[in-house]
Amino acid sequence: MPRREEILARLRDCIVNFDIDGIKDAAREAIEAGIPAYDAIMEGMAKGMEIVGRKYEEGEYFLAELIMAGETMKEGVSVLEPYLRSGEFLRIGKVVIGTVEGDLHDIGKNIVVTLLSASGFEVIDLGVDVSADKFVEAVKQYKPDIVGMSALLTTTMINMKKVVEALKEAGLKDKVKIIVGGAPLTEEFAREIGADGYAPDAVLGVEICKKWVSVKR
Ligand code: B12
Repeated sequence: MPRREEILARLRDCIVNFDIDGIKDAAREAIEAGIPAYDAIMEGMAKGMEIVGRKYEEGEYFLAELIMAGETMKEGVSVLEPYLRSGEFLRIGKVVIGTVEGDLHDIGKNIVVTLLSASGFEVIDLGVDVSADKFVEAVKQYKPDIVGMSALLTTTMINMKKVVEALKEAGLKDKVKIIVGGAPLTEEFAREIGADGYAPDAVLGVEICKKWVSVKR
């Protein structure tokens, strides 16, 4: 196998095997071998994330593996980032995301954030207990393609509707796609409140977001 292919395959395999030390070495070798940092990320690591996503869907990997793969990707990207030419690592889309008002659960939301970032999205994470006003302000400020909301409580999931309504009132609802998630939610609930999409897990959520931005292009 030529050296370039061999290093890209190693970067990919390090993601699939959560090899944090290995990925840093492989990323340095990629630079030494003259492989552009962008190629190392997109043709090496991102391919690994795709495999991890598939393994998760097929039930071979679980949440812990998703998080570890995301962390491994972050470490690898941190080595390559200084070598990216400015503007080279084009983001595929922008997402503003947060856990809705009254709700402090963020473990699932953070997984969604990690996977979105690893898939090439720029993510603005508003954190937890985010009011409808804060979502509206963030949409005005960052002009995202997508708004993501998370809720884990039956008492707070209804606050998602407030965000949708507030975006409508501000004339912003048609400028973004809205995706919602969290254990108590259903597809039907998402439709009722006027969200554009719902996903029962982070992997499917990221797939929906990817589809939305590819259609836009
Ligand atoms: C951890 C936890 C906590 C932690 C949260 C820590 C943190 N930083 O998040 C703490 C201890 C703070 C907590 C507090 C409370 N909790 Co709590 N908590 C849980 C617990 C055990 C796990 C939740 C979790 O992290 N799951 C793992 C993640 C990975 O899964 P997930 O969140 O569902 O996310 C996945 C998908 O849903 C999806 N997803 C999530 N968000 C999004 C967003 C988008 C856009 C997309 C596409 C996808 C997506 O992707 C994720 C990954 O695939 C659940 C029980 C359970 N088994 O769910 C109870 C649970 C959610 N809690 C519950 C309750 C009642 C509370 C409290 C009210 C308890 C109390 N009396 O104080 C408080 C409320 C605090 C508040 N205001 O939010 C209840 C809710 C009941 C209900 N029907 O409303 C549950 C179900 C426990 C129970 N069986 O009673 N809790």
